[in-house]
This record gives sequence, C-alpha cells and structure tokens, in this order.
Amino acid sequence: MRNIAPAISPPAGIGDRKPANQAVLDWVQDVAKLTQPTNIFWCDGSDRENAFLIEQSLQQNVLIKLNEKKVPRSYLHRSNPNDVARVEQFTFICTPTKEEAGPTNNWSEPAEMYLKLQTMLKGAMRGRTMFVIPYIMGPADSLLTKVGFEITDSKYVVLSMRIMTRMGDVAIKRLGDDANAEWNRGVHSLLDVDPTRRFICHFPQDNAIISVGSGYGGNVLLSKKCLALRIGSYLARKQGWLAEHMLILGVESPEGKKHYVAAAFPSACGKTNFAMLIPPKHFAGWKVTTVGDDIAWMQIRDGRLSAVNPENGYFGVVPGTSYKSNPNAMKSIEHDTLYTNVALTDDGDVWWEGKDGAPPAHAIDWRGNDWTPDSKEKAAHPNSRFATPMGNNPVLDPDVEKGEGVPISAIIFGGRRSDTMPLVFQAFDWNHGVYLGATMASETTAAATGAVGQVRRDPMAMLPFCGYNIGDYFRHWIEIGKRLTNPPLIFNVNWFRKGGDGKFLWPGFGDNMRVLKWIIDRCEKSGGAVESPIGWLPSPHDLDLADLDVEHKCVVELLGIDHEEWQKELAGHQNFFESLGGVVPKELLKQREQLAARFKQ
Ligand code: GTP
Ligand code: SPV
Ligand code: MN
Repeated sequence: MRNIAPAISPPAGIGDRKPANQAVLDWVQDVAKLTQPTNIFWCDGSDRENAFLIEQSLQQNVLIKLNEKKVPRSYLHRSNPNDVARVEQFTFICTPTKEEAGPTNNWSEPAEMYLKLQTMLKGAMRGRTMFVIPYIMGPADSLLTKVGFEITDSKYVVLSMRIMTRMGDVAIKRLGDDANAEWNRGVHSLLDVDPTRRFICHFPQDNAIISVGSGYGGNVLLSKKCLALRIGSYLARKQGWLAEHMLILGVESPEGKKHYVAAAFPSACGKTNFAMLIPPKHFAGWKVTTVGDDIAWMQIRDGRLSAVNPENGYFGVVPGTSYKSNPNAMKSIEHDTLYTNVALTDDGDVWWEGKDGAPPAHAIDWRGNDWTPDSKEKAAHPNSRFATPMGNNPVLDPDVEKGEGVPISAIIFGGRRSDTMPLVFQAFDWNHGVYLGATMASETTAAATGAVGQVRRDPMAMLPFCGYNIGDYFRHWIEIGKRLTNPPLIFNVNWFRKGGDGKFLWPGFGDNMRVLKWIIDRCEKSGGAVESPIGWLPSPHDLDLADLDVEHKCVVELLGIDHEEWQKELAGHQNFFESLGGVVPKELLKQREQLAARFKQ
C-alpha cells in the first residue's frame, strides 16, 4: 500500500465547491496547467466528502480500515519506507538574499528554486486527481488567524488536513472575494516519492510553499511546520508577534486559580505528553487542560503574551503512548483517528512498542511484513504518528476557540539532555530567558531523518522551523520583551537526565506536575529557590515530592550543577554563537559573559 493512486471521479455534489475568489481560481488554473491532473477536486471539508474520500482510499489501498469495534472510524496508512520523517537537509528557505535565510537554513535564490520545482512538477499529476484544500490556521474569530490553500495529489493529505486544520467553508468565508486578500499558496505533489527528488521549499516573500516527493506529515501537511512555523515566524516578525514550536496548557489549582504556560521542546521531546498530563494522586483537585500540543501563536495584549493554538488536531508520536504514560492521548486516539506506520494486529487493531499489555503473538509491521515478538525489527516505526481531532481530547481547554487567546504566565524551554541540565531552573529575567532558549540543546530524535541521539543546539526548538535569519529571530524575542509590561517568567526543564546506570533519573509524564507546580508557585511568588550561576534553582524541599518513589540522592543529582559539565556547556554556547557568524545580538553575547563570570565567583 502506497500513497500514489490514480484519479477518482466523484459523484455530483462532491468535489465541485469552487471558491469565488479570482486569485485562488487563477492560481489553481496555473498549477493545473503545469501539473496536468486528470481532474480538479474542490474540497469543502463536509462529512459526505470525507466519507467518499475514505471509501476511495480503502479501494485504492491508501488506507486500511481498522476493527470498527476496537477503534471506531479509524484507519491505518503506511507511507513509503523511505519517507517516514521530516527531511531537514531538503528543506529550503528561498529569499532574495542568503542573509535573510541566515546561517541555520538551507537557502536558495527564489527564481532558481521555482524553476527547478516547476521542472519537476511538469505533468506530475497526469492520471491523478488534484485536490484543492481551503483551510484556516487559528480560531475562526482570531485576528491572528491565517487563510491557506493547499493543492495536493494525495488523499491522505486531504484526510489529514481535515483533522489538523479548520477546513472548508470557514476558510472560503474568511478569505472572501477580494483578489488582493492575503493567503498562503501551498502546492504539494508526491511525484514518485523518490528521496532524491524531495524538496520542501518556502518562499516567505510570496507567502508560498512548494513540497514535492514526500507523503510524510511534517513535509506535506503544509499548514503545520511550513505555514504555522516557517512562514508564520517570518510573518510574526514583520507583524510584531511570535510563532513558536510550543505546546500551550492550562493549570488550575483546587481553589480555581488558573494559569497558562507555553513550552518549547524539540520534536519528540515531550510536548504532547506535557500538554495532556494527569497530575499524580497527591495533587488531587489540580487540573491540566490542553490548548495546543505543538504550535503557539502569541501576540501582546494588555502588556502580556496571549496565545492561540493555530491547529485543530494533534499529529502525535505513537510509540511510548500508553494508559500509563498518557491516558488522555490514549482516549483521544481510541476512535476517529488516522494512524500512520504503526503495526496492524490480526484482529484489525493497532499496536506499537510501549502500548499497554503484552505484544501480539503476530502482527503486520509498519512496512507490511509479518512480525512476531521475536522479530529484530520494530513493529511500529519510531516516528509513527496519530492524527486525531483535538475535540477527542478529554481535557481540551474550554478557551481553545477563544480568538484573543489565553494569557501566558510562564514560558518553558526544554531539551533531551542525559547530563548537565538540571530538572528545572528559572531565568533571572527576560533576556536571560531568551539566552536559555537561544542556547538550548537536545539529542536528535526519529522525528527527522538522520542520526538519532546526537546533542545539537536547537534554539527555542525552532532550529528546523525558523523561516528567517536566526540572529534576527533572537533580536525579535528581545524586542518583544521590551514591549511586555507583564512578561511571562521563563524556565528551563529537562525530563531526560540520566544517572550513572544510564537510566532516567526522573519518572516524567504525570510526575512532571511536580515541576509545573513549582513553576506556578514561582509565578505566584510563593515558591522557594536558591540563586545559582545558571539561574534560580529549587532545592529538593521546594518541590512537592510527596508519594514520589525516587531516592533523595537522585533528586539531589537531578537538581545539581556539575561545574565541569557546565564549563563544557559554556564552550558549547560559545561555539554555537561563533558558528552563526556574527548575527547574535550583543545582549545575548553579554548574557554568555555574565554566565561565565557567575561560575568564577
Ligand atoms: P513532536 O510531535 O515531534 O513535536 O513531539 P512532542 O514534543 O510532542 O513529543 P511527545 O510528547 O510525543 O513525546 C515524544 C517521546 O518522548 C515519546 O516517546 C514519549 O513517550 C517520550 N516522553 C514524553 N514525555 C516524557 C517524560 O516526561 N519522560 C520520558 N522519559 N519520556 C517522555
Ligand atoms: C515535529 O517533528 O516537531 C512534529 C511532527 O511535530 S511533524 O509534523 O512531522 O513535523
Ligand atoms: Mn513538533
């Protein structure tokens, strides 16, 4: 089963809802002239259309229906085995000058890249149906909300976009018929899913994206990383707001006092899990609710940062998800879910490494091969994903559709670090917090192709997603801070520190509530902390560790600063800044000097 499938012919009333906007019509005609599809299918996001596309996808082996009793209205898709993650090496920011893209992005001159892509797209949709997807990113009534259109020759993309975005009429209405209105132009074609002809290209000045040669989520759901982060961050700088790779959660005390926090962790480093956490028993009466699990758009309101989640669904990592680690995610994916690259059991259920219970005696693995517990290969791909509507989440925050967003009390940065970084600490002030974000590092994961487990700097978890010069991005953060009269406090966390035995020192998941509680205490000015060279650190008794099955010496280790490790870390910061070739704002260079000086005191 693969993505590429021949044209489909819809009955009357399906696939014919053309928008009135002439700019959209002209653009679609231009793309059709180039790609030569058999027909054009205008998506409206309706139930009837969805049912038709699912039926066609089942017939064409693009989807497998799962057991209706075990996982109602849910499907499995297998991508091409060469196409299972984002491809950072083939992701480009195409701007008139290389400086605009900056030292962390692959760059190409726009005209050159357009020509190359147009050559590849010539006749690429012959024999296929071209789908046109209207969608918005953001709540229907938010000022931040953006309109996008995605053209694609993949039904999997259409079905996924319907889960991940607000799709159809709502977008056509928001756009209206002004031919000069602002909207994002996204073109996607599978071509022949050949890794050597795979490019994810962004043209920020044109508000345009072209993605070819892949069928994997992060490369092809153009609303997500491409629009909401890469183009989004470019627009955010121009327009004075922030587009960030952050979850947004609400946390309410038993007394009913509520705070919202936003947290940037790199890909596959715990955003979805943190956004849905269930507090341990000891925290009875505390409630965590999800606004978003991957992307935050934040604007300044009344001197504070106010955040919306531009998405409408979750595209989450499957392996490791269980009733033990994340019951809310499990409940979310029990029905109406599109799975990609997990294993299929003999009774039509889905399975993955880390799911509750014993592994099945036999299954079909993510590649479509027989699998048993004795197999050397993994049953589910480590980057297998679920796409599920956020409405499935039992702890969805009631203000998720609020156009003005939710006020942010704290920003949290965090990476996957087996050493050096303590469980949690707090920045001294905004610019110090920006420095913590700018110097973040994390071990690479299966969310992108390439080596896994290598520590790399990933500023604000945006290394793969910042659509412009990273120096200007740091500058933008500093400038935003100047405009905030009530800025969020900034923290750094690390759930992944390991002990001498190579095991995680911290239980993580629900127990991360203990760290979140300290963060809230700090926002409430009630939490204790000691001043350290790296920031405000809790001492063990400042954290609520009641009923926690972790040895005291592990807690001390988790909160410890090893001066030798930190000398290496400081050198790492310096090397990183130097590697950026002079674009780092002087405020951050000064932060590094001050950090180094504090270690000498
Ligand atoms: P993207 O969707 O790629 O942006 O990932 P994400 O940041 O949302 O990460 P997610 O929550 O899906 O977690 C990724 C992996 O980290 C999963 O295998 C989780 O089981 C694991 N994980 C999440 N939180 C924790 C934690 O607190 N401790 C440990 N040890 N593992 C965690
Ligand atoms: C990530 O890699 O950060 C993801 C998954 O959220 S993807 O949408 O594939 O980029
Ligand atoms: Mn992500």
